[in-house]
Amino acid sequence: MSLKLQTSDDISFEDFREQILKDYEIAITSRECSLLGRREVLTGKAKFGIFGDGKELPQLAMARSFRNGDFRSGYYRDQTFMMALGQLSAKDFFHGLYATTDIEKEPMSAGRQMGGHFGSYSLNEDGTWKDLTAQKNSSPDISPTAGQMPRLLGLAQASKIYRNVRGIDSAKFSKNGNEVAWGTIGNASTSEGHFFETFNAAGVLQVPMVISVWDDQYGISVPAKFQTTKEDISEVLKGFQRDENNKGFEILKVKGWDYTALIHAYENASELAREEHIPVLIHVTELTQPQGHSTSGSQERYKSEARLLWEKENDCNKRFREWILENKITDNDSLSAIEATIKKEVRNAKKEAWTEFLAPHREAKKELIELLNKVALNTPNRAFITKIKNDLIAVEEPLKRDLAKNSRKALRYVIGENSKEKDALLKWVENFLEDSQIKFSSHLYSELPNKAINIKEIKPLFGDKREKVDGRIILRDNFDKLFEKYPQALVFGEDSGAIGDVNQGLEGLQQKYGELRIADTGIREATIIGQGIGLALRGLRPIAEIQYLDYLLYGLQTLSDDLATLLYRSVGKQKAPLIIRTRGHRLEGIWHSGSQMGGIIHFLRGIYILAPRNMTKAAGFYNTLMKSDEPALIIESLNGYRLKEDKPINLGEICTPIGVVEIVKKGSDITLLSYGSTLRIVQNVAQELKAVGIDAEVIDAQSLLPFDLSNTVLDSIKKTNRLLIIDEDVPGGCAAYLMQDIMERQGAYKFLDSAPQTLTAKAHRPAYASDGDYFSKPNAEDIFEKAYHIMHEANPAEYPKLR
Ligand SMILES: Cc1ncc(C[n+]2csc(CCOP(=O)(O)OP(=O)(O)O)c2C)c(N)n1
Ligand SMILES: [Mg+2]
Repeated sequence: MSLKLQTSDDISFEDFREQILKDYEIAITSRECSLLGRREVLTGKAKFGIFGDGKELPQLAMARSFRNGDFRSGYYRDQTFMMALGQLSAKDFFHGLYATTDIEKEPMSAGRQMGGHFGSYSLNEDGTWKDLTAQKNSSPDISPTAGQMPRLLGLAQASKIYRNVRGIDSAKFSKNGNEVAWGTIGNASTSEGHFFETFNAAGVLQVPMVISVWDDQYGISVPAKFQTTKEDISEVLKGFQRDENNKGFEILKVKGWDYTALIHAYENASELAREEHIPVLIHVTELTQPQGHSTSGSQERYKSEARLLWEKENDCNKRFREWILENKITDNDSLSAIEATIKKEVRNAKKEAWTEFLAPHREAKKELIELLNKVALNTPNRAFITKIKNDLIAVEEPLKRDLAKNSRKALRYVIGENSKEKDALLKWVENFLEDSQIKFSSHLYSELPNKAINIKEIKPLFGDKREKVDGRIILRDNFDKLFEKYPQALVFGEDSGAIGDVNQGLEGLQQKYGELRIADTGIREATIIGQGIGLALRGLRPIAEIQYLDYLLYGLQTLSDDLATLLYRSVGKQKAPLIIRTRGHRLEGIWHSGSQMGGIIHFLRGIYILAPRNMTKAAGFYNTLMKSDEPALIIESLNGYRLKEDKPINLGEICTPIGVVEIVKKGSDITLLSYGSTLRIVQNVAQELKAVGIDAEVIDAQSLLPFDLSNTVLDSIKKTNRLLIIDEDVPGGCAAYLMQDIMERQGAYKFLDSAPQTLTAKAHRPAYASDGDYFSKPNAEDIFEKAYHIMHEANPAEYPKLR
C-alpha cells in the first residue's frame, strides 16, 4: 500500500514517521487515561468520569491543523486534542478527575469542573490579556450539550471583525483575522436548537468556523434513528453547502478511523476557513465508545452484540495501529514497546496525582489530630473529643469535608469552656474553613482593581441653558461617544443596524461606524448572546442587543450556563465583558411588558443586573461598564425613550455607579423602594402621599445585582422604621430578593415598627392595553393605598381607615 499522505509542510519521511509515532503515543496515552480513569471512578476515588476514548484519531488530526491564535469551543470528549496541544498531561487528567483544588496541579479549573472540561488561560495574574495570537486557545467547556455552539459563533466572528474593521488594537488577539474557531459536538447534540441556530448564523455571517461532529451514532443510550433525520447530520445539512452562486458551508465527511483522510480533511478545512473565512462542517463518522458513554451505566444494556463487536473492530486506535503496520511506519515490537512504556507512565501519573491530591489534606489532618489531642487533655468531654479524633485517624484518605466536619463537631463539646487549646482549635477551624471556601467560591465576579463596582461615579453636568430632549437622544449620543472612544466596541441585534434599533437609540450610527460595528442580526437570541461571549473572549467589547426583555428567555440558557459561570469556572483565567442591552417594563401585553426580574436575578448570578429609571442613568451604566471588564445586563425602560430628559453636556463621560442605590426623595415616615419604570409612578405617589401628611422617602434600587453595597436602605429604615418595596415582578420575585438582602444582610428588621411589605404585579402575565396594565401591575392607587395602610396600622388616629 502506498503512502498517500501529504502534509502542507514539505517534510522528510523521517519527520513524517516521527509525527505519526508521536500521534500514536498521544492516542495510546489518552486511551490509557480513559481506561484507568473509569477504574478510579468505579473504585470510588473519583466521583464521575466522562472520557475521550474512541475519539482519539480525529482529534489528533484537528490538533495538527490548529494554529496559534485559534480557539476551540468544544465538549467533554476532547481530551486527546488537549493532550496533543501539550495542554493536558496524564497527571493533569487525573487531578481533574479527583478535583484537586490547586490550580497549579489541576490547571483546567482547580477542581471546580468535572474532568473532561477544558480551557486555556487568556489572562495574566494581574488581569491583563496574554498574547492570544502566540498560544492555542480553548474557551472553557460547559456540560449542557450544544451549549458550546453559541459562543463558537462569536469566537469565529472576531476574526472577521479583526480582518475588516480598521483602528482596533489587535496585537494580542489577531493576525489579520487569520484565526479559526473550532467547534466540536457529539452527533446526538446536533439535535439541539443551539446547533442549528449557530450553523445557520455562521452560514449567514461567513465566519472562519470549523465544526467537527464526533459521530458515534449514540447519545448515551439513544441511537441515531431517534436523534437525526436520515440518521446522518451532514446529509441533512446538505442544503447549506455552498455553490457557484451562493455562499454557505463547505461540508466534509470522513471516517473517524481513517488517519490520512482525517489529516487531509482538517488541512483542507483549516485553509478554507482561515484564508477565505468560509465555515466548514466536518462530519466524522464511524466513531466508537469503547467504554460506553460515561462511568454511569454500561453500554451492554442498550447496544447489540453486533454493534459492540463492530465498535471493537473499528476502534480508531486499533485501526490506526493496523495502518501503521501495513504502511511499515514501524514494526509490531516497537509499537508494543511504546504501549508498555505508556501504560507504566500513565499508571505512575495516576499514583502521583492521587498522592498530591491527598497531601495537603493529610498535612491538615496531622495538625488537626494534634490539636484535638491537646483539647482532649483539657476538657471534661475528653471521651467525645477522643472519639472524634479516632474517627479521623481511621480516615486514611481524608477529604477537606472530613476535616471540616470533624473539627466543627469537636467544637460543640467545648462550648462554654475557656482554654488556649480550645482557642487554638477554634482558630484552626476558622482558617481552614476560610481557606477552603475561597477555593470553591472565588471569582463569581471580578477580583481585579478595575472591577465594575470600583468605577467611580461621574455625575451628569448640564449647561447654563438646559436642553430637554427625548431619552433616546441621550442614549444615541452617548453611544456615539462610546463607539468613537472605543474602536473595539460593537453592537448587534435585531433591527439594531440599518434603522438604529426599534427605538432609535442607535439612529445613524451604522452610517457612521459601518455595518460590522453596528449590525443587524437574524432573529436568534441564543446566538446573539453567544456571539457576544465569543467576541468578548477575544478582546472585543460587544454590546449584544435583545430586542425586548421578554425574549431574553431565548438566550437565558447561554447567559446562565455560559456567561454567568465563565469567570467562576475558569477561576479567573478567562473573561467575557459582554454588555447585554435590552428594554422592558411597563409596556403592554403578555410579551411586551415583562419584568421577570426575580428569575433573571437568580439565573444570572455572575452578571451585573441593572435597571436604570431613565436614559441618563442608562448611559452612565454603559460608560461605567466600558471602563471595567465584567458582563452586565442593562434593562432600559421601554416607556422612557420618548420622555423628556435634560441633556447632559458630558455624555460619554458620565458614570452611574454599580451597587449603589439612590435616594430620589427624602422623607421621614416610610421608605418606598422601587426601580425601573415603576419608580416613576412611585415618585408621583410620594407627592400624593404628602398631600395626606405622609412624608415618604423614595429610593431607586437601580442596581439590582449587586444591590446597595453601602446599606443606604438600612440607613433610611433607621429613620423611617417602615418599608414598602414595589415592583412589577410576580409576588416573591425581585422584591422578595431585595427584602432578603435588606432584612438578612443589612439587618434592617431591628429598626422596623411595621411589618415590611412588598407590592408586586399579579402572579399572571400582564394583560394587554391600558386596563390590562392597570389591573395587572401595581398602579398609583395600589401604591398609595398600600403605603397609607401601613401608616394607618401604625397610627389609626392620624391616618383613619381609607377603605
Ligand atoms: C442540555 C443537556 N441535555 C442532556 C444532557 C445529558 N447528556 C450528557 S451527554 C449526553 C449525550 C450526548 O451525546 P452526543 O452529543 O452524541 O455526544 P457523545 O457523548 O456521544 O460524544 C446527554 C443526553 C446534557 N449534558 N445537556
Ligand atoms: Mg454520540
